[in-house]
Amino acid sequence: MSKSMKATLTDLCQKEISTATDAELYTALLKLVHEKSQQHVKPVTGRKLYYISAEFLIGKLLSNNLINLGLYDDVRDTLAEAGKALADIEEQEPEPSLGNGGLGRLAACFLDSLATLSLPGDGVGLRYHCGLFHQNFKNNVQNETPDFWLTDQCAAKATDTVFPVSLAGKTYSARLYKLPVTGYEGRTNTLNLFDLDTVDESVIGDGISFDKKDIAKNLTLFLYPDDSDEDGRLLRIYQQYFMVSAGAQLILDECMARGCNLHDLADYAAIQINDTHPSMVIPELIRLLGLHGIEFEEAVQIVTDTCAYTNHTILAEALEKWPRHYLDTVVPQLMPIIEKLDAIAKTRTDNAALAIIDQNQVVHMAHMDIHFSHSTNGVATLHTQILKESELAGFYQMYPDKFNNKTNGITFRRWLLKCNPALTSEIENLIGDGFKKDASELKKLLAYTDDTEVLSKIRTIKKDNKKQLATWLADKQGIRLNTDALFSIQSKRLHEYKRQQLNLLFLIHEYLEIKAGHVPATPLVSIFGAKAAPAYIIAKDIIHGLLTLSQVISEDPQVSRWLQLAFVENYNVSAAEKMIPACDLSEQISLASKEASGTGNMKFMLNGALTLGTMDGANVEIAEAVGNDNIYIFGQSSKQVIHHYAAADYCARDWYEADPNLRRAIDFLTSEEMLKYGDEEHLKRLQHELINKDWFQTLPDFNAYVVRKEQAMKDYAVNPEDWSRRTLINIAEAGFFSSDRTIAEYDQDIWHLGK
Ligand code: 475
Repeated sequence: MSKSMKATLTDLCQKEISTATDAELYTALLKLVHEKSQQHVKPVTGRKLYYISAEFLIGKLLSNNLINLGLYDDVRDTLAEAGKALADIEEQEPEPSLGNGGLGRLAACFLDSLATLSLPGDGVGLRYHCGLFHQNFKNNVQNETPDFWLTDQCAAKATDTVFPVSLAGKTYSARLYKLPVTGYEGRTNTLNLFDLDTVDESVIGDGISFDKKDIAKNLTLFLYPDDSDEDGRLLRIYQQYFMVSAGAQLILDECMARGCNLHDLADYAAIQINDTHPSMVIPELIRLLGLHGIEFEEAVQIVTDTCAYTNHTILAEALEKWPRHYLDTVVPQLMPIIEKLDAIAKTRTDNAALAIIDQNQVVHMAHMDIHFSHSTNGVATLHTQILKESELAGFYQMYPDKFNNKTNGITFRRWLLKCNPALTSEIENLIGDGFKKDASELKKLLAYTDDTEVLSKIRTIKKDNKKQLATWLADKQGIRLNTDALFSIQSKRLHEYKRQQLNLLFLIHEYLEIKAGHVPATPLVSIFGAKAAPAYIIAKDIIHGLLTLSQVISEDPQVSRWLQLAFVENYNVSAAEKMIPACDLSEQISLASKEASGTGNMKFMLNGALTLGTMDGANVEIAEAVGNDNIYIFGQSSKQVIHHYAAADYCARDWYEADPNLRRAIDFLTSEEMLKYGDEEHLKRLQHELINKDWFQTLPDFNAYVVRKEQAMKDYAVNPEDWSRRTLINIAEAGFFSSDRTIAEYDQDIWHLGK
């Protein structure tokens, strides 16, 4: 036990630890972390990365920072000696609300890995006051309320730096806030977040509604404000330009302070554009370089050499394109530049499909990124291949050297060390702690796949994690889970392509089977975590279907002995940290070709879950790593799916009519049982959608899904030891999916930082 930690904390609290409140201890620990992390701030030489992103889904920071600074054990033990629990103190920290899904969490993992690898790389984003909405359930329906997460103690501190940003001809001041990002035994970088002093949380009315026109008061209130109307879409452009203009000014200032003459900007800065939300940074930098006296053509070259673009999706609706008149309104200063870029692009190709401004006067942000940055990357091997062969084939033919793959990764500090201490220490006992910095060392675990003692330990750890999750859910939502059951978890944004509705149909099927006297091989607990975008009607209907079914099951003792459906309210990073270590079966069931990568799939694997998935995104690479015996793959291939889309020959109703089990499950959506607790309008709409449209081809995969999942349930029940052996293989093979590996690849191929 370190005496000095006791003395340090006592000093910081100005009282005995045992008499300090959790709030006082939290404040003391924040100071401790801040002081220590400042010791790892190092000067920047050579090229520095700026990762610009609308989202940074960072999660709570205290424990992670303590781990990265090597203080965690000492602090935990010192507190315990004084009768205090670090877990209680963690509860003092509000959950940062700066992101939505995989794209934002990836940005957070990348910041951790950059700092861990001692690479100079900062984030640039927005300081949302309420970020993504808080989700709660009432009458089996999702409701949204604002998530006021900012407190005086927020680690993002205001600076005196402000940049002028012109929006619709009016000048606003973007204030810079800085949040230190400390790596594991690495350096401390910064997450730069911009905000407007005049933003006013009191303008929020019912739920999360507000006057979308009052930019001075609403600009940074919410992440992804409802864009189902024109004012909402304009607001997104206001936000995006505010972020990139302030960011670009920061980048130029920092580089000039380090001696850059702007002609050599690409030697000082690498800018990674995280999906299309920050794409306007390209014309904005060209504009700013022009103000510094650099000719247009040279500016275009400088910006191309500096910027790189990551694509995270092939879904057409997520590839941003804006009617030109939106940009004319919000950023008239950029339009002449975008027009010139479009003209250059048109000199390079006759293919109208590759234009920045199309014949309908719509501006394609991704097209601007690809023409005027030096790198375009996908986020998993399959995804990059689809970009090259289908979605962006025309661009790939034009710029084959720009295209590259960077398979996503996750930071093991948060997704193993922090969230699963029991598994971490067992791994450490077996193979030492080298895996914390070199994840490929996890392969050493393969030596233990026949060691029954180790396998039994792995099983005990999983069981304990399930009990902890059950306790947490009982406290939070009053749900009692059967911890002897197989835990299957699907947690991710709610989207039709991710196919939570397929899981819903399976659960209805199981329910009906049990009612008919066919009990499953093992009791099953099916857990969901997901938020639906507030204006995404069908997504909300799917949530309603799941919540309603959950009630039908829980009110039926005959079924609930065998089957439970738990929906975790307000799924976020902290919830994920509790759910993932408790999972047996990881549900990665997107329609093949649609999930660019997935990163939850990696987190579950690392924590010893087996994957039930389609050959989509990084599932393909997980399957390659663990081998077919250690994963449950089902469903159409991406080739088949792409073919059906091209031929437009998919007819959901044919499948509905041909398969009695499927028909029975879909019909049940509007059954008496469901209508007892559910709303007819929601359930009918969902049913109608499935039978008449089913854009993401749920029905053709239903049968294969049922068969594979029932097989998994049987394997789990019949041979627990073999199941543990297979989970150990998954853990051992997870090393490739460390974001340290991903970041090392970005650095080697695209950024060349510090050089
Ligand atoms: C992919 N979010 C995952 C992950 O690469 C992938 C976009 C627009 C508006 C609101 N949210 C978004 C995303 O597109 C997103 O999260 N994409 C995800 O990026 C990281 O692993 O497959 O869906």
